Amino acid sequence: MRYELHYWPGIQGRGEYVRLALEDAGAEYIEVDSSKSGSEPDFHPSFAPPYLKAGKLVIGQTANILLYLGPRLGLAPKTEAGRLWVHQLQLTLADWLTEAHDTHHPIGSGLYYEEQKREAKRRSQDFLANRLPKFLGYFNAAMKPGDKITYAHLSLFQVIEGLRYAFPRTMKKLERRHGTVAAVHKRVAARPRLAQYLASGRRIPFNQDDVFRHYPELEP
Ligand SMILES: N[C@@H](CCC(=O)N[C@@H](CS)C(=O)NCC(=O)O)C(=O)O
Repeated sequence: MRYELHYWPGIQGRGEYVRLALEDAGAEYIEVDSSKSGSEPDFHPSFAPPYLKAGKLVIGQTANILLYLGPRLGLAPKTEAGRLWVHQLQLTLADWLTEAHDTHHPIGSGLYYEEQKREAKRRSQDFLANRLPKFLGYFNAAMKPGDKITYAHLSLFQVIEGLRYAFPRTMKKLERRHGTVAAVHKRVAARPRLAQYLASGRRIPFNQDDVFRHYPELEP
């Protein structure tokens, strides 16, 4: 199967969660620029990218794409209970990602950061003081260091990478208290195909147009 990943060019964004799974499995895929007119399918259209074309299937919503790919790429448990659990973790990661995004765009994603700086500062304060520790604590307890790696582990790696970029000082402090999360991050980064991908030119660097952004003034 040759997959088509339709997403914005130049950012990791939510497409990266799909890329990590495809790269880890050594799957064959091409990227299609979803901003090009005519790229949007009329069959099962997506509200927003990423979406995946797999043969005749068109699948939108990141967690839904991974629900489909997981078993095919050897990145999901075999049992129904196991698959639902990994999907649950993925949906929680999606919530976390959205809250991280909202630290720099708390009022509207259609507005510039400069138009919502004051609100971004307040939102970031709350995120760093309350929400970030709560999410980290949850994943630290929910995941076990020796678990078989699933797509949700790859996505947790990506969230941690993004948060380290956005809030380096806070993450340095908090990660010390969340050893399991740090261990999962390390295990994922060491997976041979992923390590190769991460060091390659295919991995788009974090940047200020992306979901995770580094504005030093948002971190105390
Ligand atoms: N819940 C969706 C969110 C998709 C989403 O927000 N995509 C962003 C890029 S990462 C986008 O293009 N949004 C445009 C919009 O919401 O109008 C998912 O997880 O895939």
